[in-house]
Amino acid sequence: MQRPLRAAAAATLVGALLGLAQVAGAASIKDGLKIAFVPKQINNPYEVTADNGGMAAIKEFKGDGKVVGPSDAGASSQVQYINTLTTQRVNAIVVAANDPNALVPYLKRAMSNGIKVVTFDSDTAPAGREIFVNQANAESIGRGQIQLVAKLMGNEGEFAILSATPNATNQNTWIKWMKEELKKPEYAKMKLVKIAYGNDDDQQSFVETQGLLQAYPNLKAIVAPTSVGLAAAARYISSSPSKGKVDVTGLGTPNQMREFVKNGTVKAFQLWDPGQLGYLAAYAAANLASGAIAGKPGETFDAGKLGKRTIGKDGEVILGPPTTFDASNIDQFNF
Ligand code: RAM
Repeated sequence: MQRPLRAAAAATLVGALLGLAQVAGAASIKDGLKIAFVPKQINNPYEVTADNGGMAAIKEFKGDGKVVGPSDAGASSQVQYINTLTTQRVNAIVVAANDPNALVPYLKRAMSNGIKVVTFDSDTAPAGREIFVNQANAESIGRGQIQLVAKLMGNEGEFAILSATPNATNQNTWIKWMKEELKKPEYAKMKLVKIAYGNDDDQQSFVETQGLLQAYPNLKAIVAPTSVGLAAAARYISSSPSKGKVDVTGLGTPNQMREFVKNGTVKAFQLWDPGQLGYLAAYAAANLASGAIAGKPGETFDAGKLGKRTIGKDGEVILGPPTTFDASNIDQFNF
């Protein structure tokens, strides 16, 4: 009589422990974490989608999320938000940095106050954060942009880059890889004539596009590795005599680019899902703030519907490869 009872009790205990283990696994994230997103700028549709993805994740793990940030993509404009969040003692700051170095002292101060810092979209120097959630491998984004524009130009002719701000860590890293890819012999007849900066401002990017077309009458293509720049360049070209003569490509959101793909101004462009980027960044921040990870390479963490993710070299976590959008697939995407 005693034996079966003991066995039953043991089974119950094992079951309970297993149950606990399961709960503990799912609940590696503490309830009620205060997580603040600081995008490059608040009124950029790309950043809005990314922040919304972050807020959706925070809701899933019962945290307390908010988005604060400047309306211009300047690093000094981000500092005051970081300082306020430090005073408020949030649990984590998730920031898309407008400069690799300018924010570092302020983010370091946040970290020394126990706040976890994750960069996403655009990194700081590694000293400024614990984890960088990168949309895709920077080298493959940069090389991919040249491969795409080369295809559009038939590997021949003059082209220009229309970038975001001159200090943007992400665009500058991609441009470095674009230049590296350009060294290959198959691109010998392609010439990068200018890198212009529209500062992720729609009007400024529009005017810069006009300037490029005037300054370089033989221009065959513009590559804008910024969603703001790409939409502005496409809008300018779509109603100018350059339509059909100058190709426009780069990185942009399907919703902003749809009309220009449909009207033939843009044949193809690339991006990842910014919503998933924000979602992944929120999970990384929450796991850090819960003590489940320390941000060391090789550690893995639970990223909700994105599954388990591993921290790579220099604390980098990669979302996944970019997608190329064109007339054949653009209607399958809504962001
Ligand atoms: C703009 C921003 C952002 C970049 C995208 C592609 O929205 O510069 O940082 O990742 O473009």
